[in-house]
Amino acid sequence: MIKLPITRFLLFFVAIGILVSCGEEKKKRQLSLPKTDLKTVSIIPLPQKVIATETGFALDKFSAIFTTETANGFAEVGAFLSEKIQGKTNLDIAVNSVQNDSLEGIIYINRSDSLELETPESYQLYIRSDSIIINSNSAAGAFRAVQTLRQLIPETANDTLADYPIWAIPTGKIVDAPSLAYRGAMLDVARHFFSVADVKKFIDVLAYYKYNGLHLHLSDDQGWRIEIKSWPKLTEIGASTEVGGESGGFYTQEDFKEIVAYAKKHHMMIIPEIDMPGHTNAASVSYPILNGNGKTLKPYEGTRVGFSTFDTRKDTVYAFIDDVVREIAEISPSPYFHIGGDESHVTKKKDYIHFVEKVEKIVQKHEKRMIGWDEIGTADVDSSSISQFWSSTENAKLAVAKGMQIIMSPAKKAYLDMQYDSLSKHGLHWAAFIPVDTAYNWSPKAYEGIPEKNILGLEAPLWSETISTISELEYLAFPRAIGYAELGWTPKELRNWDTYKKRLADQEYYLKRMNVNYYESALVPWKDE
Ligand code: TNX
Repeated sequence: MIKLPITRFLLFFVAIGILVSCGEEKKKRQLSLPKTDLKTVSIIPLPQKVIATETGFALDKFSAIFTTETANGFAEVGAFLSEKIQGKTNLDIAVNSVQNDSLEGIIYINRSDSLELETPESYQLYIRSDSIIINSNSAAGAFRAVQTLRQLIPETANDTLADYPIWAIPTGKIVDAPSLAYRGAMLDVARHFFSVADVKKFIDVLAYYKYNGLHLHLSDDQGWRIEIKSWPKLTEIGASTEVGGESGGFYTQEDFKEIVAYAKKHHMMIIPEIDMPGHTNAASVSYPILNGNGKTLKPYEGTRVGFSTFDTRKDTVYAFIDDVVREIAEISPSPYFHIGGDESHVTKKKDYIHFVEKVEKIVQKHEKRMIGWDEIGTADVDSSSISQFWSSTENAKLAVAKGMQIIMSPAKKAYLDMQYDSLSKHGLHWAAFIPVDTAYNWSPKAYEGIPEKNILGLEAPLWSETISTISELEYLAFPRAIGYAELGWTPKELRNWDTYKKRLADQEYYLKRMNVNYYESALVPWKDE
């Protein structure tokens, strides 16, 4: 194997070499490739611009991937693509090395300064019959392009073109960029705990649809789920419970780092949430000094909300929070720290406001931006903090008045734990039933008068009162989370339920191959009925 220090200059010669050495053989293959049309392939989220040129690129054992090697992360994106091609086709495609004399069909992942690439996640994907070129100004953009490319590889090879299998990728040009900067999901690992392996599997699917964040709800009345070395009883005691009396669990700091690293490989960030001053029964059971509701503490494994609170007037409480935020911030590279702040029904209003303002300072001291559920808008918080709109338009508007950014998660539209319909096996319906079309047919940039300029992104929360296995998690998440991916990425003018539902139906090949459970809603024209 020859190791080549690839530069764009050198690539040019490699390409010329290929043209000369395998010109004849190649011409034959190009001519015989069936006509395919880039416009008819089901891509989700739908890219901004797709131009089809109606020939095919042959992905086969002669293909190779080359990447810019001088810019951060590009070689890793190449390795990721090779790994995923292997998973789908069994082809072993070399990255940044020449493996085969008759090398042809290069996929080049290139860092570009083109002004057309306006955001770090923007990309261009040029597919020609002899090469594929991805341009982006950051590895994140290249990674998003790779997800598009994965969706263009047919499920099955064509075995009649040559005596080896060929996957014909339709040629053309895709120019793409996200509509919203933040596109996230949330998983509640507090009501029911989910293992590192479960979280990784969830990340795999979210990344395929170009999500860039996963928010983990790490504490609630029913359980504390992350190791805090300076307060060990949080996990010794607080992690042992779960809704329904099951066994609970928690992430060690090493586990958390493993999740963060896995997310990073998928160009996603993990946003940690410690919910307070309410939703804190598990913390107060572990350390009763934190408790502010004046009642005798006992472990809680039901599904009520709003009965617990920290004592907002005690210095120890803030010393505790400082330790928790510090330890998590040290292992969490995301710029954000989520403090919860929802449904603190037994905290007096003035105490709640005092608390949020103090905790904001702690979060800032540890160099993170605070995110909180929309109730935090009632406190005097900084414009750099972020409000997550789940329930109250009034609270969201208070945040807008302070110049804060908003993450859109309106429960009536975006809650993954809402039942699809009255027959749904899992889920709640306090906010609404959310069928697959309702989940898709709204616009996070134009909702209840929140100005577009304040909207940072869209997040779909999955609360886990009614689910305890990965299969149940997937039943609620999919296919709705695929629609939220499109709401976050594709501009409104290009979204249309009738064309989307057909593209959604085609996702069953991927979901089945990945062993991902989903709700077979009758609203979607699935192929295999
Ligand atoms: C409301 S949404 C909650 C959660 C529940 C969820 C169930 C929010 C900020 N608080 O504590 O799990 O409803 O749908």
